[in-house]
Amino acid sequence: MSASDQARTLLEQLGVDAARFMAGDLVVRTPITGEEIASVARTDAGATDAAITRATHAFAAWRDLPGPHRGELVRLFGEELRREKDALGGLVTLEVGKIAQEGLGEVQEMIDICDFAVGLSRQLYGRSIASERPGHRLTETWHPLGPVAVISAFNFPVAVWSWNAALALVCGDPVIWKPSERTPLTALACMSLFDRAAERFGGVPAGLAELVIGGADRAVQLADDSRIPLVSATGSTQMGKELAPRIAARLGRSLLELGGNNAAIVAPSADLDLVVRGVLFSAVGTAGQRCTSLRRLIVHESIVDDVVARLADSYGSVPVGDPREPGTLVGPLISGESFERLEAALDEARADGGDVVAGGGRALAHELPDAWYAQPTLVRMPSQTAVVERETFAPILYVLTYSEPDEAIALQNGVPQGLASSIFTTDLREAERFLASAGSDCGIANVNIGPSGAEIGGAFGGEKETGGGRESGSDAWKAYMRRQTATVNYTSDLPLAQGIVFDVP
Ligand code: UN1
Repeated sequence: MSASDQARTLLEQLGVDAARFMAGDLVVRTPITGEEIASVARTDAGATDAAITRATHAFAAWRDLPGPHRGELVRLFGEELRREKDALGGLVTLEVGKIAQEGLGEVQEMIDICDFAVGLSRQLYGRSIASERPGHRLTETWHPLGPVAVISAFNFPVAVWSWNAALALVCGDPVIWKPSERTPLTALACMSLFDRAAERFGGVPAGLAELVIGGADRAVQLADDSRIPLVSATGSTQMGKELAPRIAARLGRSLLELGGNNAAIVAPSADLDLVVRGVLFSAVGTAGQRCTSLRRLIVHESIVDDVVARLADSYGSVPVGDPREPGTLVGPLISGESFERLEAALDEARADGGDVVAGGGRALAHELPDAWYAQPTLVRMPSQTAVVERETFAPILYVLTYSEPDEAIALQNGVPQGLASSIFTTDLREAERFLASAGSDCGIANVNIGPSGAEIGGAFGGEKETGGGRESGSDAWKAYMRRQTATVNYTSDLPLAQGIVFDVP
């Protein structure tokens, strides 16, 4: 079956009307072969404005529904996802080039956040606070916030939207989604599954879940519109730096998930079998295109030669190829530009004295000239130069060496990004030091696993140029709500706070 037939079969199974993916102005190609698989209509400025208006109206109705009822819609959506997990996972593989396991894993991540959000819908807890005034009750309540814009990246085309959407919906907020221009098909499929859930739920207000297909101009439009109190944006640091000041200029809220430059420290006591497996999954999985991908390995000088030798060995035998084939572990990069960035980074690394010990080239160029497969690449670097401080969205792992534990932590923290980090050690003191306040400065810090592959229960996000936002689990839901402090006086006296006397004569 050709890739476009496969896309059509999956989209039909997922309930997407053929008119939505047959005759648009935005051409969709699969990175697996480079073939055109569909074309989708872009949303223009006027239609985007209309979507925001609908979402605003939907908010007025949706916020009045009790939280647990809102949770029921998310529960139904989770059921639709369970039913179509294979089809949606297959479409993720086709549109983004993730291996089948990771396509399915991404849909599982959506199911997990739906389950989490359903429970949350009964736990939007406020507080009761001890008032300093007699006969007064002081409380804190969380109210729905308003329409939330979600701007998502190609690499997690559906999961990141769902982290935001599942929480926003139970919190009482409509969602306006602008996916990456490279991934409109999986977005259309999600909307279709959402519509199925909405139909079963009945009475869902029009505009509760909107889709805007377009590029940076649409993102800017959403960032600038003051009817949208929260813009949640995932993508490059550069994108965040462009959007955040616009949102701030209207005093809107932003939730940013930007670049990562994630490291693993390998201490002398580390279990090296675990290191090799952990590094492989984090560094070459998803072809190095996760924001949590492992990009820097900081290895103690006493074991670095051994670690590099073992990794170089494994790198050479990782199956690179068609992500639909069972057994493949590394699929294609999303585009030729991604491959060019990989090559430019390697040129720079070599000029800085780096030694490419595994990979470094293109794979399958002859068989698939229109697709961009990269060999997983391992580069030994003399120091943390400018290229190592940058995020290159490709399977390049830079190896650095340290001698003292403080030096390892300084290297780990010595980059502009602060998303995910990890240490491999069996020394309790080293592990605890890494997790302490003077240890890793990242939003995610792991011990004896790599930096990627977080589960949804924790808050996901990072510091510095990663943008500071937290999505998904823990109390990330609070970003999607408005906090209200209420003081109720149930007496006929009027004692004032701070003991102020204000007696009107
Ligand atoms: C991303 O790459 O944008 O922790 C998200 C992980 C995944 C999510 C990555 N659960 O690697």
